[in-house]
Amino acid sequence: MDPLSLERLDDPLAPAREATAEMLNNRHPNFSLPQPFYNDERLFRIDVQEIFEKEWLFAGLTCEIPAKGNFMTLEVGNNPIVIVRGNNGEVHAFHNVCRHRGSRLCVHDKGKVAKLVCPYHQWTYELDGRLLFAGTDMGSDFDLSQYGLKPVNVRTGGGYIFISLAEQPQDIDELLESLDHYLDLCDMDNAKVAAESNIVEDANWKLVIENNRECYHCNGAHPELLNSLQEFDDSEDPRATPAYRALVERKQNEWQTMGVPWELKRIGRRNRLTRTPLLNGTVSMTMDGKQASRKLLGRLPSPDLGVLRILHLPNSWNHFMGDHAVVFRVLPIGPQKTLVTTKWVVHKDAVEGVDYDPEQMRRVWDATNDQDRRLAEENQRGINSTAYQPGPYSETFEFGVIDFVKWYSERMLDNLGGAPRLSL
Ligand code: 3BY
Ligand code: FES
Ligand code: FE
Repeated sequence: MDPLSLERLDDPLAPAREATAEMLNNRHPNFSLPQPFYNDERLFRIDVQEIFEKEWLFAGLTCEIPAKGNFMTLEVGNNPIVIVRGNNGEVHAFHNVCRHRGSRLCVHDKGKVAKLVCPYHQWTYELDGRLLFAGTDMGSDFDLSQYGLKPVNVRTGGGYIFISLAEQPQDIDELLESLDHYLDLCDMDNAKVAAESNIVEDANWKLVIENNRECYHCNGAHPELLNSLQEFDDSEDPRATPAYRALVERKQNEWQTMGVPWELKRIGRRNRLTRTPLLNGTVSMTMDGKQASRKLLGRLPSPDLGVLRILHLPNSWNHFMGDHAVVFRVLPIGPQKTLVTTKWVVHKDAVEGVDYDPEQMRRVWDATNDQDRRLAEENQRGINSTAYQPGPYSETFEFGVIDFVKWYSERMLDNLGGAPRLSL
């Protein structure tokens, strides 16, 4: 049997991989994707293997693991991951899988430990992943050094933690440098999470991202958010009116004088960073547009800084205002199930009940998230119909969606091509 057909036997997904590449190569660039991309089990597994197990993912914030022994866990497809602060302040990421018989090691979302101890038979690992102790019964020639935790690539910038499960991840330096630059004054190492929400949406992860990449739906869906958000995506938005452009120019001059970064920066299609004005007279994404925390983030000089928007494909978008930030993370659970995590972040010295009320701070995005959840779920239900066929995106209103789907298609085709098990 030639190696090609052996590969096919070994990999039950091989025909689906070929079909995926073919559909992407033949897709209409400005149309939504064919149905299987949104609801097929095999396509979902390919998404996890080729996107979520290969691309850099936003995992969490450095301020969530402030001291040595602080850890957080997450799941990338079927891969439990633990991120832990080491003895010298360094950030480690590991597969959260014991090297004894494979039990999940850390079972809590967050916590603090002196060592990583497996709950099953108490194999004990140093915070840097070395196996320190494996009971007394492993035999005299047992070599602890062969059973350290498996590392996961991890990089940090501007207080953001990114992980990649790839053997050879792509370069991410430009993003990390940009985050250091744009978030310098936010001092995210000295921030804290004031509130968190975790929503499981009955929709494919791409529908969650597509929905986020346009504000075509904002007028009809988001009354609370539109108390402060301008529906223009950035200063290059094709819909921008002369009045909006004038406001942008006036605000950019103010930000320039204050030394606050505002430039529009793109890194390929994967990342975009830009500061845009909020509605005139508002400074924060709250019900009344006023600041939600009396204490500003980091060393920011003013509450009135519009909103710094940071996009990281495939799984994060972010809004930084003068007083607080809202950070979003998307993780796929199943073909039609997605975890959306939202964190509201304030200065670490801001005092709950004195400087901010978390209930008041989270109101706008709790409402917005719920509205977006419904939209994504209804989109999913319609797409599941035999009547669904890819439909056209508007170039003026949905350019962000076009960009996302282009990024996805390019990365998918590239990663499929590089995968050893592919028989294209
Ligand atoms: O700013 C956001 O997070 C996006 C833009 C449009 C819809 N959504 C609220
Ligand atoms: Fe972890 Fe046995 S599986 S100690
Ligand atoms: Fe929305």
